[in-house]
Amino acid sequence: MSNISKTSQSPEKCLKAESSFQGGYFQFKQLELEIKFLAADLVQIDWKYPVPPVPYGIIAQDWPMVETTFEQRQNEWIISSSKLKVLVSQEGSITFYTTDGQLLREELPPQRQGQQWLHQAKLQLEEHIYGLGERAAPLNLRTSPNTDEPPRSYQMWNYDMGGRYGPGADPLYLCIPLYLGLHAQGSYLIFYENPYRATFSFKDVARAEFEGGALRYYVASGEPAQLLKRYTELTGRPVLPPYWAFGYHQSRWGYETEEVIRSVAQGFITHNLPLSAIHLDIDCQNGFRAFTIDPDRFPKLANFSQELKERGVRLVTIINPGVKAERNRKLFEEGIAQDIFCKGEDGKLILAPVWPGMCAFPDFTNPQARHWWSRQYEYLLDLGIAGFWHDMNEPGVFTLWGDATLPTVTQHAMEGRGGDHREAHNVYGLLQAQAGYEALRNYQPELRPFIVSRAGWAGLQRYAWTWTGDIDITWQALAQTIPTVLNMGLSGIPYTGPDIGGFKGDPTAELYLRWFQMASFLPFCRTHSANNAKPRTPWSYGEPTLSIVRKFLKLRYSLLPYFYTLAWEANQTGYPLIRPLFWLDNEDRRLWDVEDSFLVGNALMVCPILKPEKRSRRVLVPKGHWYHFWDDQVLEGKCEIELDAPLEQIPLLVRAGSILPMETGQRLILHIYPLIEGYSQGYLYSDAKDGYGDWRLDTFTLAREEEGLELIRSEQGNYDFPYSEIELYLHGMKLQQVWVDGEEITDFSPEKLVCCLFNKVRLIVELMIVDS
Ligand code: MIG
Repeated sequence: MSNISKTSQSPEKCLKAESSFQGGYFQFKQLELEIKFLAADLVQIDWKYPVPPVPYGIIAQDWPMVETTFEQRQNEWIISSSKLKVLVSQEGSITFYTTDGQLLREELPPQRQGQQWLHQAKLQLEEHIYGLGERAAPLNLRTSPNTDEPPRSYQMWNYDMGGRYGPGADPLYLCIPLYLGLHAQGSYLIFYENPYRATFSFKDVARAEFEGGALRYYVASGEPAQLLKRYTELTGRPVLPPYWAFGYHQSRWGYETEEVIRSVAQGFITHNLPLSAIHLDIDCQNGFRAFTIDPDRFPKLANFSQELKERGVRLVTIINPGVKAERNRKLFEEGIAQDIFCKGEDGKLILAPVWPGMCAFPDFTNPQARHWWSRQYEYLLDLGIAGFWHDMNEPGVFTLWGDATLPTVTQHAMEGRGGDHREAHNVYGLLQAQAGYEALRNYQPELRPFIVSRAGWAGLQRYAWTWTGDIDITWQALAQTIPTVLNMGLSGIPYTGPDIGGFKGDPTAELYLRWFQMASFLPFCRTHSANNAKPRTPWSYGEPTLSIVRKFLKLRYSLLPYFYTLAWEANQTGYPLIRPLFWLDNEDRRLWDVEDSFLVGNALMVCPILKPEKRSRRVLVPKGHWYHFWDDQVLEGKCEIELDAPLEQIPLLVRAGSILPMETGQRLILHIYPLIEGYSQGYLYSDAKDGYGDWRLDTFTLAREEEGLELIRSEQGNYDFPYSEIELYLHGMKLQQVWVDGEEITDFSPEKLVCCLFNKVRLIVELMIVDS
């Protein structure tokens, strides 16, 4: 894309300004601007453009009323709510302040040249930038390779690197034109409702150059948590997945037959390892065709999927969007008859090679095409397939040169208003996910859909999970996973994870193990690899890898109630499950760049080992008291310490005040990590583990008292409590006397007791000793 030159058009002088509904309208000499508050801390800015965006990203259309005021000052206008002030200058620059006068964001007047837009905002000296969807970049996207060099630039163009990528690769499969700015005066989020190709960079200014489309964007103000809440109110909250999705997934490109898969599943039983899903890659298809199963390799898939399901293992199959262009095949013929494939300007089908050969591409921006596509899942659902894995949906095609996707002139319906691939490209995967989601909702209304999509855009969280694609088999690629997952979470997409061990090739036992230890705390925990890799399962490397992986897998499974409760929270609020450390304290600037550790919810801090032969590592700890997960030692935060990491463990810290719900069979184990003083809360969400029936939320309030602790439970919802007993496990102190609902209990050990569903527990404890 060419840089926008000096000849471009700026708004020029403001000719007319007036108050409009919850905002203001401005007529500049060259451009028109409409500003509208959607909430007191969320504002829509619309530089008028003849063709408004199709609202693929947005789901919230009706917002409650907001009180705003519109004033004119000497050289500017001010529109304010109770939280945010927006200043518009005579020349069209827009500045955002909090109502108490903190400067959040300072935009220069936009510039337009032909169909392109250049939008810039001055950045504060210490400002850090996060988001942009899936990036193989540092956590702080403003981090320069070198201060004298031009800043990193980030493309918005969903892209398949073709089999491997490492740190620095850009763009990847899932771009979202959204970023968060965090600086000394506060934090904000900006989301551009524009799916065209764009280039972003962050140096003294944040630059966003769009190749076309409208310059309509949203600015939210507040703490990071509040920003995610508003953004996912606008673009949709993340789905609540079925419980099994948080289990372990085993995958590989190259599981060619039912027999191979049966023996993999058997291996998990033999080696005493839990397993929730096996993924079938393109090997299971008939000539790589979408919605087919090779009858020779999987002669009785319905029976086989049932057999696996009885062992608690679900099958997930891959789906690519390309439909093989061949006469006398139902899928292609039907698609032609119903006119759902993409065409060029000349009205001819656009064909491009992918796995099955020359393919036609459904135009997912056409509602009829989505509907038609969604009907195709029935066949696989009837065979007992439990979830779908959308690959190659950037869309990616095989080319020897140029952009490995559909030509930009490809025509798209864009819900009837018409457009071309420049506009449709980045929403292609999102809309395929929508079609898949609707298919599962229609054919299995009693089950919650599980879809994993490689590509996507703003709003993908409404339908699908994703994964980080074909990441390299290197220690650097392992380390890259953390900032990639964190920035995805800050972009509204909480469900992702890496191919454990990397995609193409064979990791060493140590790399696989360290990767596994990290991924066992990420939402999507799946080993996957390319077809040229050696079989990669937890037992492929023998001992001690197997035993250590087993320990981590069992820990993950015992933590499923915690993951599930966080998923419920994400569904209610948009908070990511995996959070950067600054989530807990964004005033501690040391935390702004931490990309070698992450939080799971607010309770657990995970510090993976990211280098070979390392048996300890430095850990930056946020404020507050923290317990070592492995030995219950307590440390005071706001410090940096060296922690042990023998091969069989990684540093794990639990924040004081946490009540961590774990399970083993019918027993709920509440791990209590008391605060030094005051009180804290923990939650447990439960339902039938799938579906849309009753649910319940148990809230545990833990209060530190003079001689001990009080734990009070309250509940909401109608689902019956799913455990037959509760174990209370006390960390860092010893139990001396216990009352459950007023009755003294004598049968307990110094650290734990077992009881039934209680309302109130009093614990007299021996005081803990705090390390300093
Ligand atoms: O052209 O289906 O990222 O996970 O194993 C490669 C084969 C196509 C790319 C995916 C990868 C998958 C592979 N696919």
